[in-house]
Amino acid sequence: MFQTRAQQEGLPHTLLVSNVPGGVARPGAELTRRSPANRDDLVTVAPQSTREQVFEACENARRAAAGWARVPAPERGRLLGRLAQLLTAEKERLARFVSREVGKPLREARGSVQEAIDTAEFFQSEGRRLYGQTVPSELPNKELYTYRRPLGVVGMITAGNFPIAVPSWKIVPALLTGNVVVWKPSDDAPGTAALFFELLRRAGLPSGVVNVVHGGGAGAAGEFLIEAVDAGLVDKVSFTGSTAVGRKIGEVCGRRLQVPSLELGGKNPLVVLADADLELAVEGAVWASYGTAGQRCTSAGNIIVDRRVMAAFRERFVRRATSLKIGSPLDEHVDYGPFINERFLERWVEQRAVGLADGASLLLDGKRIGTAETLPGFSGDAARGLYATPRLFDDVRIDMRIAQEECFGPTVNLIEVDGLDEAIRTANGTPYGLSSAIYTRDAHAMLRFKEEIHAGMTSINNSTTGAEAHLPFGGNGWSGNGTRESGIWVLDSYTRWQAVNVDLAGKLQKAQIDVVDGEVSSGSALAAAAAAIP
Ligand code: UN1
Repeated sequence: MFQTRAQQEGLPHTLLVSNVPGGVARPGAELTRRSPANRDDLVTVAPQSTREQVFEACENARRAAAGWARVPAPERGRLLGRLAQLLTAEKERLARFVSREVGKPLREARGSVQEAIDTAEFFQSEGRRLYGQTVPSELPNKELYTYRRPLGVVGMITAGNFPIAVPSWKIVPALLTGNVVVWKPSDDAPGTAALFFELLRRAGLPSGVVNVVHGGGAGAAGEFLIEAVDAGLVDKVSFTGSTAVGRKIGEVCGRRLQVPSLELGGKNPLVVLADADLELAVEGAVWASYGTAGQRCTSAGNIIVDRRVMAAFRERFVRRATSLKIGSPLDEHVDYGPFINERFLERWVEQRAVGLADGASLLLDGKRIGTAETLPGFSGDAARGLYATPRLFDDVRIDMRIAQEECFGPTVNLIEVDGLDEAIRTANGTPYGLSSAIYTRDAHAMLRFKEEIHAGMTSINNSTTGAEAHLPFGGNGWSGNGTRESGIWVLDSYTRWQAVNVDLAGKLQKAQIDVVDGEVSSGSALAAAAAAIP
């Protein structure tokens, strides 16, 4: 039940996914996914899961929960090791599929599959740690221990821009710590999710431990999964997506006294000080802004440059940005590929007018690549793909809408400042706090930036993007609720501490209470020990 079948049936090259008991999606309730590099290329057909099916998936998970939690952690880890091996064996096939389904350039797609491999390998060995503590007791003949306990059914909702890496950040540690999962992948990547699920199954995952449901937007599977929180069917939610949706999820979970993991938007600042290595700063800023066509939550939103080097930086940045190679994600040499979906493209198109109305000027007038113009080096299908050239706003102030609002797409703002104080103030001038970067050679400036920036992640002389798989990932303010993914830190998101005391005294020992004659309690043990000394 709720297993995913990948088939090559009828529609050539189209992955048919099923998560419906009995195996067939109801007619008319299908989710189709076309490649953003070629809208004629039907990549995946998946079922739109109904409310009943989502609830059934939660109940299915619940039935598997006790059995999975009893599997020893090193065994759960071993399964993740097998997952890492399968991902490694299938890396190229998966990367090509990711490229086709969400338009990620092949090199990046390979890197993001590698991130899932790294995550699975990390947590394989965590299965042999998953440490609790022994804690000294205040009382004699008494032992104290702590254990990490699983939460139960974890509902996961993930985005389409990292369709394997980010789900693995959630699924892998949740499984290692003994939880069961209902996963609603992005409707931009239902096929990638199906392939990933298939590998989990091949790694030996028992039936019901991970359940995949599909759907997109309002009135669909993601909403039903949040309704399942209210219905008492889900114990924890882990979400990567927009701040607006994250807020709603947080409200629902709060009503149930649950702490969701929320990885939300960003408007990430990248600061360039007057003493920076400009060549390095330009390279990092261009990659942070336009890599993945700007569709990372960690993409740079505001480039904050000291006025002393603004002219030189601007000139080099424009030169570098105009030489970027745009095109087919399957082309090994492209710097970036298409938008992931029409919705992102439309918002990015609208952002142009917003910026101009704010009073910003356009240094690079990013436009959708149509069929009419020919762009040097462009290797995509302009008529069928969602491609655009880079946009660069100049004369931006931090209080402008374009400097405050996240926009997924190849667009970035130049903001001029005078010195470190104003740079830090400006970098902290949005409600977000995900990633941040500073380019400088001055150790004191590095130190101040690290200490004063309101961001969960900070790069010194590196891009805002490119988190490593074993460092805590997450943001502050509108970028999240303080939970972190990856590394050992994510364990706190999927476990709860249990404190256990074992009393071997054979009589009631009272902690935290004043001593009455003859009674043993905390504090009296020292007196007893002293009395025993001859
Ligand atoms: C995201 O965009 O949701 O640090 C995650 C990075 C990536 C993760 C981004 N590894 O850019």
